[in-house]
Amino acid sequence: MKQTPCVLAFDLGASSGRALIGEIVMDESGGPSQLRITEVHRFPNNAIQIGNHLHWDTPLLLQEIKNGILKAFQAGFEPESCAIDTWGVDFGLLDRNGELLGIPYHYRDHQTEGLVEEVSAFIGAERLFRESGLQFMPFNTLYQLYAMKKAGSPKLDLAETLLLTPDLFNYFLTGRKACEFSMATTTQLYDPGVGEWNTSLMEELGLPTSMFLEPVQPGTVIGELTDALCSELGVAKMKVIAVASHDTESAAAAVPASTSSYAYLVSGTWSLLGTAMTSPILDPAAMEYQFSNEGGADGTYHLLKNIMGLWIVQECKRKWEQQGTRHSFGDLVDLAEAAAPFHCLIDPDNLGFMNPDDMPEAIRSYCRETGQHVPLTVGEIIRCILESLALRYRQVLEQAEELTGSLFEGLHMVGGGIQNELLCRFTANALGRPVWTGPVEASAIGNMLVQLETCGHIGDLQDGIELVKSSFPINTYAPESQQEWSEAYARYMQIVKTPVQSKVNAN
Ligand code: ADP
Ligand code: LRH
Repeated sequence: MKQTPCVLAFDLGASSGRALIGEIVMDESGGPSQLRITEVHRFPNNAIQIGNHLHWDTPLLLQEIKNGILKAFQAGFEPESCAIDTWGVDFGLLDRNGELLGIPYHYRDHQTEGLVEEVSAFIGAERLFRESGLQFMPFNTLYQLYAMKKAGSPKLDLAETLLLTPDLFNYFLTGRKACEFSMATTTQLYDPGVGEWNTSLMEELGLPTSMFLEPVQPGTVIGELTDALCSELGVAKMKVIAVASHDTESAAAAVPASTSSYAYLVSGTWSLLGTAMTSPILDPAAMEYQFSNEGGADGTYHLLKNIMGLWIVQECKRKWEQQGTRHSFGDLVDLAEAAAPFHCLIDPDNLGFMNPDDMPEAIRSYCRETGQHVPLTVGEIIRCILESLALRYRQVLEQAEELTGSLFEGLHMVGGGIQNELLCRFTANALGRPVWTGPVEASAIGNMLVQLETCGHIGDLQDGIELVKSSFPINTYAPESQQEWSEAYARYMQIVKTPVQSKVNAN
């Protein structure tokens, strides 16, 4: 049995989930000196199409969480607590007996298409933003519930409780229902200015108002593993803690910044570019640029923007695999590096890239429509995506500076996407500023920090950041080839303004 204090973090991303143990390594005086992480389980997370809808495989994900608990004990750890963070916005509905009503929808399901425009026209975009502080992403919980209402879903009539994904898994583990704050702020139904659920908005949209629980702050102990689960797995009891259960906010809590004002990019399936704030920015400028104010680990707000991210690469990879050619992420990066620079550029946030059947074809068609070179080879396509993402990061970083009045020295990048060193290099070049990368497992680490604070092993999150700095390497990418990248940025800004067939260009 290991003697050092340890906790178990589950980080469920849209492409994969993992279970990691975090152990505090003590120095000679008995104080915490390092955080040692051990991956005990990793599993793919695949969406599943059932009839007309795209769903998460929730039962399988629960099984993988159980496998993670079991593997942690089999490896000799006895964690004091565990916690789950996942992607935002999605939810399960429970009936009055506490049973799950149907299989939770995946946020890329097509049911919400066109609803951003419809709800904005009905409620008024300014009011909607002022009362939610959230980017109008078509998959926000609000639009999903509105789609169910429009479809006359009986599940809405039967639902007694709505649990966002991490809260749903916490419920399966403990039998306790709770709603964690950072997740609540991803719904577009929580008013950050008032600090309450927006029941009048729900009523006006014809949505039930009684299924939302009062949010609890990150660091709340939800309960313990149920007796039934402990005997099913043959493991000891442990606490289940609500951390910043939104993966983006768990990652933001682990950014090893040394200054009070800094910008970060959480790079995974999505790219989330933002900065920590003391209060939300709800003014029209933030709406114009379509930024979100999302609740963070310490109860404050983060101003950030969703950028389509490495989803575009994942989907090209999947399509090529379907057509019989398998590439690793590393192979794709090598092929992109060998391709010619700046042949063509895309607006990564064009909605045409949200969930097309054929991503490489969606890219070719965008380039055709905007009168550019049409990329044909794998290397050309991936290079186009990576260069475009880097240029988009510059655009969004400058918008964040304008909204906050800050000048950021550089950009901290964390998450699985930093393993793509070409993207990190391109980002430093596009920004003309340094990029600092690490750690890769930022969401799991931020998750651990809140658990360690709750269990009394670190004083506060700032102590946690010091642990991160002393435990994980940070790589620096200095900007190069400035002339070339400035010219490319000017071209990019022209291209993103070109209207493209029926899909909305991003702000
Ligand atoms: P999520 O949490 O959203 O599932 P991750 O943080 O795990 O995402 O990041 C996944 C992304 O990281 C992939 O889409 C891929 O582009 C990138 N990635 C992972 N491994 C590598 C690698 N070895 N080389 C380059 N990119 C990688
Ligand atoms: C990233 C993320 C992002 C959300 C999206 C649904 O994993 O949580 O912050 O907007 O998934």
